[in-house]
Amino acid sequence: MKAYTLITGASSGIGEATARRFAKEGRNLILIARREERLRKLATELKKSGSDVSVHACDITDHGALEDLFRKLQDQQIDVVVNNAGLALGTESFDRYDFKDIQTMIDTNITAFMKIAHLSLPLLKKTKGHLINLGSIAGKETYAGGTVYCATKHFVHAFTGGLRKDLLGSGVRVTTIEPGRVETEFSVVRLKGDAAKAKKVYEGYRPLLPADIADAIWYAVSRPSHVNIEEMLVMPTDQAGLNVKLSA
Ligand code: 8X3
Repeated sequence: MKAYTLITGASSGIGEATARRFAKEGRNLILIARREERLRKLATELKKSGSDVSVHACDITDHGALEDLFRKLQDQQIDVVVNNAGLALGTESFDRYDFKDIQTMIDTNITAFMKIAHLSLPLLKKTKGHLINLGSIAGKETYAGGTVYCATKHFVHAFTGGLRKDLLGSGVRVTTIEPGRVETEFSVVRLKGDAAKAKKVYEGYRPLLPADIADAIWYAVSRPSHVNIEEMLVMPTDQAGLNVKLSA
C-alpha cells in the first residue's frame, strides 16, 4: 500500500515548497488548500516526477468540510502530516484591531490547526507516522502589532510540547518547525494585499526562501524512526530574534 504525505496550505509558500521537495524525494502527496486551480496546476507538475498526487480544495476553518475530507481519506496510509496552513492579519496595536481579523487568526492558526491534528492522529497512529506543526519565531518572542499572531504561535509551541507527552509510547513523532522571516505571500496577506508594502518587509537583508523550510521539514521527517526532532528554529543569517541586519 502506498504511503502519503498530507500537506495543508499547499497552494503557495512553505506548503507548496514542501510538496515540491517531498515529490523530489519520491513521496506521494495529498494536497489541501482553498485555491483549487493552483493546487491542480501544482499536482499536474509534480505527477511528472512519478508521485501520486491528489488535491482537495477545502477551507480548513469549515470543520464539517474537514471531517468529510478525512472520512474520504480513512483508508489511505498517511504517514506524514504537515500542518502548515496559518496566517497573520494586520499590524495594529491590539486595542485598534478589527476583531474579525483576531477571530480569523484564532479560527485558522489555533482551532483549524488543532482540528487537523485531531483528525490526523488516528491515521498517524496506524502508521507510526509524523506530525509536523508549523510554528514561528513569533512563538518564542512577541512584538508590537503581532500580539494575537504571536499568541497563536505560542499556542502551537505549547500544544506540540503537550502532544509529545500524550503520544509517548505510540511511536508517533511530533515536530514544530519554527521559521523566522520567509519571503512568501505571508506579508501580502497580512497587509491585506498591499504588495509594495509587503515587499519592504523583506528588504535590506536576505530572508529565508520557502525551500529552506521545506528542507528543514524533510530533514526532520527523514531521520530514523527512533529520532524525533522536537523543534527546529530556522532563521535567516541576517535575522536574530526580531532584529534584521544585512551581513557585511
Ligand atoms: C512569521 C515570522 O517575524 O513575521 O511567522 O512574525 S514574523
